[in-house]
Amino acid sequence: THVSCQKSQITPESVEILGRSYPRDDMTNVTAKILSLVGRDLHNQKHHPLWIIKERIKEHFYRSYTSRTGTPIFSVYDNISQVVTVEQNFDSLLIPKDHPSRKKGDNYYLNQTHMLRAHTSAHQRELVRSGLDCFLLAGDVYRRDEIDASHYPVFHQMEGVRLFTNHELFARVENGEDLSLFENSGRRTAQKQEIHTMEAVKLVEFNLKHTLTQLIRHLFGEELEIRWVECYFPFTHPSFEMEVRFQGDWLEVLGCGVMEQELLHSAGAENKVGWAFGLGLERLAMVLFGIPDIRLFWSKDERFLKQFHLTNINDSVTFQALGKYPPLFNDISFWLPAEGYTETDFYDLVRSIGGDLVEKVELQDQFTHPNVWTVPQCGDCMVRCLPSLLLAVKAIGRTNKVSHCYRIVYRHMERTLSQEEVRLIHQAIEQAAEQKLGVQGRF
Ligand code: FA5
Ligand code: MG
Repeated sequence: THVSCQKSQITPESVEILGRSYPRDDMTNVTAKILSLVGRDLHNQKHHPLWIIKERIKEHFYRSYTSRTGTPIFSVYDNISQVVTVEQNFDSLLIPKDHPSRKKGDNYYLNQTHMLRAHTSAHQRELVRSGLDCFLLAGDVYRRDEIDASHYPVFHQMEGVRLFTNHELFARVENGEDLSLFENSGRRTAQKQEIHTMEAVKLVEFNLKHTLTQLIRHLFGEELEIRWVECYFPFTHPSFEMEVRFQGDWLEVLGCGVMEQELLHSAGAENKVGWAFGLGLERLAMVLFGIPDIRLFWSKDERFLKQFHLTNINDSVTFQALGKYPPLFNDISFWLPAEGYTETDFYDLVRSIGGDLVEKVELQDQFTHPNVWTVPQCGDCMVRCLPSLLLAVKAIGRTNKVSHCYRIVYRHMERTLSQEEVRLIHQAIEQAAEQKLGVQGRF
């Protein structure tokens, strides 16, 4: 969370971000507002809805895909820098130099060579090159767009890649040792790349669709209607999009396909075939939790965030619209017991008594009772007074008390609370704090 404290700024000469400086040129179009969002890392904020989705996907892959010894075969990356080279974001994925997706109007460029990644696919080649066969990668991506309920210039994607050797792909096929991944005189058709055999492609495609169908079933249950639509990406062929039924319409949630062999070749994995997918975490979260507006993900409003404080990431939760009713503030102060007090005990106590009426609890102020006493000035008296002075210091040490003052914000989602009902709850909290936490009220 402290990454955002690193100074990002735009000066007349350069763009400074994540501790590095990028000289400006005619491609620079990133704004201060966008830079301020780099480092929020919503997908890494515990209990954030995007974090919950990410964790559920991780858990599903960890459990479902293990090696013979039981260890997960997919490794997960969620902390790779969002500043990438233009080469990573486009060239490494075989995206032609004149492809419309490179437009300055659609991307955030730091300068001619660097940009904020527009998709998590930007990291495919480097991760394959590092020797990985199976991985997931979650991250924030940046695209120039207007802002409304379903568009925000920053959103989050989860990328997945799985590679197969000849043996891995055909091991479970009868007489599989006679099959091969590649052929030399093949042609590119709607079904396959020139170099792949039809049997290799069909198995990879089947594994890809099965993996993603299982994932979506895990997240949404059996009822959700899904369908596959053929589409085009320069870095996969064949390519598909998955759509799900949402509010009477079809909503695209991911793109995927059989990886272009040229990409695998450039990553040093030319003897393997593989699939890749990229899904939108906000889209899934909106469907899963019923979040109506993509801007809410950026909210720092406790009324939004606290709805996702699940004990278990698999607990079900449906978003409740934020109440527009006014809050009531009440403070509570007490002396802490000599030992054994923790702030979280108090927060739990407040929530257990105040329930959903408590929107927020905040430590406002704390102080230690000042140790004020006058030291005798004369040497003579010092000798006589020393024993009693020491006793006094000891006594103060023992009664040296710490006071905390908390502000509790009360708010009901559906109506305006009255002072009177809040007073009753507040008093119950005061009493319970004295009884259960051993504090001494200053009410
Ligand atoms: C891509 O970004 C490809 N990199 C996906 C891919 C990966 C294809 C690997 C093949 C292999 P696309 O631009 O369609 O594709 O975005 C992928 C997903 O991100 C979409 O299906 C959608 O769920 C989500 N997404 C795209 N644009 C937005 C947006 N403006 N707001 C929210 N989610 C979006
Ligand atoms: Mg798409």
